[in-house]
Amino acid sequence: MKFPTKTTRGGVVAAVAALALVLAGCSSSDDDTDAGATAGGGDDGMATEANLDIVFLPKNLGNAYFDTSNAGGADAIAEFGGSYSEVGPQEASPDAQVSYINTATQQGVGALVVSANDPAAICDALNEARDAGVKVVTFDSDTNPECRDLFINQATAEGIARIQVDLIAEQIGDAGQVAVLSASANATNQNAWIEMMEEMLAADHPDIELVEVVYGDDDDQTSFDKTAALLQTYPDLKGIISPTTVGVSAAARYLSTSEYKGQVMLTGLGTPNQMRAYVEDGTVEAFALWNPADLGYLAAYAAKALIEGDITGAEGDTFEAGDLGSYTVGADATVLLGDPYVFDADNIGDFDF
Ligand code: RAM
Repeated sequence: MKFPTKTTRGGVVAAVAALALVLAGCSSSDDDTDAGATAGGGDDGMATEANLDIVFLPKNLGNAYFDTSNAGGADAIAEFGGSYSEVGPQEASPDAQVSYINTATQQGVGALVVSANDPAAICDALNEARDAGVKVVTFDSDTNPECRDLFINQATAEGIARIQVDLIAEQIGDAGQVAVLSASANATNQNAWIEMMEEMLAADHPDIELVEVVYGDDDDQTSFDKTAALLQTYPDLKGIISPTTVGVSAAARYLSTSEYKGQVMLTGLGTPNQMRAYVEDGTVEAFALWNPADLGYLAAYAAKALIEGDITGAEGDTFEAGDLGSYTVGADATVLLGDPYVFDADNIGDFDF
């Protein structure tokens, strides 16, 4: 029950996200950015000395998950009087983020907050940014640890894998063929979760057969088409796990008007707003996620703490993250947000993001 009660933020996600979106919109205006910096300057002039110019770089633009996480980041940055901006590619391909990293380096921003499409492809660009004095925080999907200062992890890979395995096993009666519809083939986060799900299925669910992992590239149409192809290829398919908000909502849309609705079970990681209709019409029983707004909010405060020299990313470093309270850096310069949370017909009405 940590998700809705960890902070008041979980209960007022709609209001916070809406506010953050407004603030994000405002941050493109110099006047408003200056006003924010002046207000933040009440903190002993810190905002004028430290470079709190923080750039969020999602896997791709147009993904509702990142709209929410980055709105959380904008919310935090407005609170501490920094300047928020977001840049990113249209497609979640391995090196599509490199040019945005290089531009941020040239602009001399204070920090980059990045969800990586590939563990290695952006490493050199990130290290050039760090050499130039930019703090690099990954969130959601990590690069290799030597290419960033800190990784803000939404939940442990074990926890994220376990919840999806438990959900699909329960929904298909612990037996039969399942497939995975993932994001892009190189995504660090999805690949870590899938590897763990494979191990858990093999160890604990001998009657479930994982027949294939396919990739929808975090693109709605590709994910929709890959769902159709899976159902054609595997007529006995009992379930689909889609550990991506883009994939699971596209798969739900396909299933909802197909003959497979209610026959082939679907779970994974989704946003309540994208999945609500499919829970209500019986296509989907339950799925999981964390609070993306809190993730972006925490990443922004971590970037601030790095910029201001409060932390270096060493294990045991602690920092304050506004409404979320105090966090401690763990092994491998990783900070953990919390636990994943399950959404179903009973609770989905409580969430708006
Ligand atoms: C998609 C992205 C993101 C992932 C979520 C669950 O939005 O792939 O990286 O964390 O799904």
